Amino acid sequence: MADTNTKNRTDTVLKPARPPLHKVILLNDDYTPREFVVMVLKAEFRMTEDEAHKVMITAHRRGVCVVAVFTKDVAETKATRATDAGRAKGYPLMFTTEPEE
Ligand code: TYC
Repeated sequence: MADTNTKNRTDTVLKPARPPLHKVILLNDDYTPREFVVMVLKAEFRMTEDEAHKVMITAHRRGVCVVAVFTKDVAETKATRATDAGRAKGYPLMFTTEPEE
């Protein structure tokens, strides 16, 4: 190691590529209670009451809101779990995913 030549290095050291990220998107509907949406956002996405309320009200007003970004597997798992939490109560609450541009 002591006589390793570190001068005049021309080889390129590549960092591992970052995995592509996917957005989890919350869709508005006319039936799911606001408080239930907030509860699911807090439970599944580890949001505070304030953060969850902002995301819920944005989806309510604009139709959709980006919740967070994750690797593909994590985004899909969280979107499915959150959607299933609504379905278990008979609500049409819907979370989708899409690749981040
Ligand atoms: N629009 C619903 C209501 O008025 C509340 C709601 C907000 C539902 C956001 C879904 O993603 C949503 N009860």
